[in-house]
Amino acid sequence: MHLPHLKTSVGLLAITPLLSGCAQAEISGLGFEEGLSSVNDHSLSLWQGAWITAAVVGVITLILILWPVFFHRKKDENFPKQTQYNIPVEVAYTLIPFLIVAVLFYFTVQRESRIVKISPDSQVSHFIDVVGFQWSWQFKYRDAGDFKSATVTGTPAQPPTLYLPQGQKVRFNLDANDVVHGFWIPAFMIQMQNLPGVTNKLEFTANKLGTYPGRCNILCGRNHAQMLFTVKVVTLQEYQTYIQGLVAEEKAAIA
Ligand SMILES: [Cu+2]
Repeated sequence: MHLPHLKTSVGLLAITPLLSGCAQAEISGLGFEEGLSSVNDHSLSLWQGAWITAAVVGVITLILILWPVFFHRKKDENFPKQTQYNIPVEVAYTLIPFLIVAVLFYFTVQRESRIVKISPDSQVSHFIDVVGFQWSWQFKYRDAGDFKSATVTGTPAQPPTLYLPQGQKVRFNLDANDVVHGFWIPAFMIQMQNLPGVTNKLEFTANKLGTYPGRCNILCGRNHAQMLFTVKVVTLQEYQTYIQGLVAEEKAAIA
């Protein structure tokens, strides 16, 4: 049997076009856009790499299945020779999956530790509290100057909008009022849980102007599907104008 040789050559064959794609930096985002947020910068290549790995493993597996189907068909009525205990093959099919998992694990841990990194307060431009509750979101902007915060509270009927200043690092403090929720902005490749009694911290920069859908991605009760919000990335000036508007509204409500 020349299986190991077959594996190597087929593996190289399958990966070659993908690798050349990587070199040109034109490989498809496979559903995600590059450069939308500082998280995409870390996650996108992990996402692509996982798909390439899956494609290579899938092609090799398919060939290993089809090989006996085509080349080892029943030839006559004699019972085929029975073999057992092929140590090299058994070691190989234990070691290879282990290596695949170890490599994926390494890159996942590496990227995750970059994504969840929290910088000192002095390096953060804006602070926003995100509170999940059954069944909507509350955003508290801590940029409201002498006013402690400007607050926006959504309802299932009127989902709130989260304003983010383009190119500015924002620290999010994630909390929940009742049960566990999940703060998820799919296009930004970001999700982190809102836990009652625990404050999760997340930091990222939104880099491209636009409007993006946000959702709760932890099943949190009857109206979970209505826990929607919109992310609006605007210029710093528009962001500041928006916050001032919120502060003015709150001051008017108190007076
Ligand atoms: Cu929820």
